[in-house]
Amino acid sequence: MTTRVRAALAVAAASAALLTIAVPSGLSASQAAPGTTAPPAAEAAGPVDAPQMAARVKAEFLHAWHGYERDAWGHDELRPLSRTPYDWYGHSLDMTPVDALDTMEIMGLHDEADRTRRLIDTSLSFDQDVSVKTFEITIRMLGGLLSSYELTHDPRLLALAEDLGTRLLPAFDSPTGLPWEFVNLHTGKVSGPNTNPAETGTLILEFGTLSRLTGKPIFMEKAKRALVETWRRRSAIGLVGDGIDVETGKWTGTDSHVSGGIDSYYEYLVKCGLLFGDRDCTDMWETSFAAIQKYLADDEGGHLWYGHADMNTGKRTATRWSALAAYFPAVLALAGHVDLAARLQDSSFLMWNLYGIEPEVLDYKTMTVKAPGYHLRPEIVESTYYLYHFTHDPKYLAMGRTMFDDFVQYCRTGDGYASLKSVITKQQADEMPTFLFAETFKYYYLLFAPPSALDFDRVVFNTEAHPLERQPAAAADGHP
Ligand code: DMJ
Repeated sequence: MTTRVRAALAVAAASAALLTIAVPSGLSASQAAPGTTAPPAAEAAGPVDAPQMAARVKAEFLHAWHGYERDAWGHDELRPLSRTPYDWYGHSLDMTPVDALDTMEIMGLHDEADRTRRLIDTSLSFDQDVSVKTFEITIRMLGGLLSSYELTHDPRLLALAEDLGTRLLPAFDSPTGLPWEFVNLHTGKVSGPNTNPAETGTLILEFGTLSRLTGKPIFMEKAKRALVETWRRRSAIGLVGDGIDVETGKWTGTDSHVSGGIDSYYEYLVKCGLLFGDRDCTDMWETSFAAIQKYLADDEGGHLWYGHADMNTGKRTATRWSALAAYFPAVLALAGHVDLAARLQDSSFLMWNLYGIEPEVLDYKTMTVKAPGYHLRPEIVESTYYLYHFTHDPKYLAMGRTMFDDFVQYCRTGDGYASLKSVITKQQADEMPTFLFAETFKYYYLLFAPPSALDFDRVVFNTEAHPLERQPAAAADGHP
């Protein structure tokens, strides 16, 4: 066990003691004893110079962006080790540029943003004979175009968004109203009946915003029906599974959790209440939250985690926590449960510190790694930003600094940033996902930048970190 983990455990145990929670099992009392002199390494490094950190984040964003410009300009992604371009569907949809554009606007990188907008304006066409993933194209492309439109008022971005939204609409033509996993952008042909709540329930922020901006209600109607149809199929104890068939509406996977495959369904229940002031969404979240607390919340050795359970019986099926699940503190905080969020964030940070950067999946009971990769994911940074916003506790700045230092140390390459095949060996992988620009760098930047960089209360971030403007009535509403 590293010094950093011991230190983090000590502090977590100290706060657990305040909450009268037991010392972690599997750890000696001295490792976890409250009041130990060792502060967490994150804070031991001294107060954080936030403006200097914001400048570092911006410089690292530019390092990666210039690598993309040099070796993959106009393509979906850069492969950062081989320095070659990669297109998801064999033909570019400008995915990195669209996902990255609002981050540049927020960082004030106007030259880069203008070049990128020119590229999108002149080269992006959705009239392509390719079957795209409804969920991924919605959160990255539709979300990116809409937020960049709201930031720049470039009408071409809204026109592209409307064209894309219209081409995605056939996805909702299933017997249940749940969207097919794939839709062909040229023919409208759909495929992929087996999907999951994250994919059926993570569309309403983007489609609802498109309705608001175009005055065409159809987009909102389809996405809301998909969300409600997902929620309606919850089990008698209030949980959803992780696989569903859009033709029959039957569950094909009954494992319940808050991680990948379900994650952003819960996120959108909360956020749709905030973005649109939609009471149905808020009610759906509140019934879901009660079931999550009852069956998924887990107190393992004094630390709060959320495990897996069977959706029908509530029986624990796994004690796994993941990099993807690390968004959940942000959602809890946004829904008003800041204390739970803070405890859960400490657990995620414990996972990060095990190997100096977070693994994809951890068994929190045995504290062993179940999937060793690190895919440049943003979720833990997102939660750090939210918690700092809600608490102003400088511990979150220190946490962010530790994570950013580790991220630069292990993932930086000559041309950009690379995922890790293993957080244990730190071997890099030839992969630089678009959400590095949309989310990871954006959340690091917003954590350290002055609040004026983006008015948190005026927007709701989609699950790809694209800020969408709250309607005035919804903005006044506060928590759902
Ligand atoms: C992103 O595409 C989105 O945040 C999505 O909701 C989950 N996974 C990735 C980032 O890890």
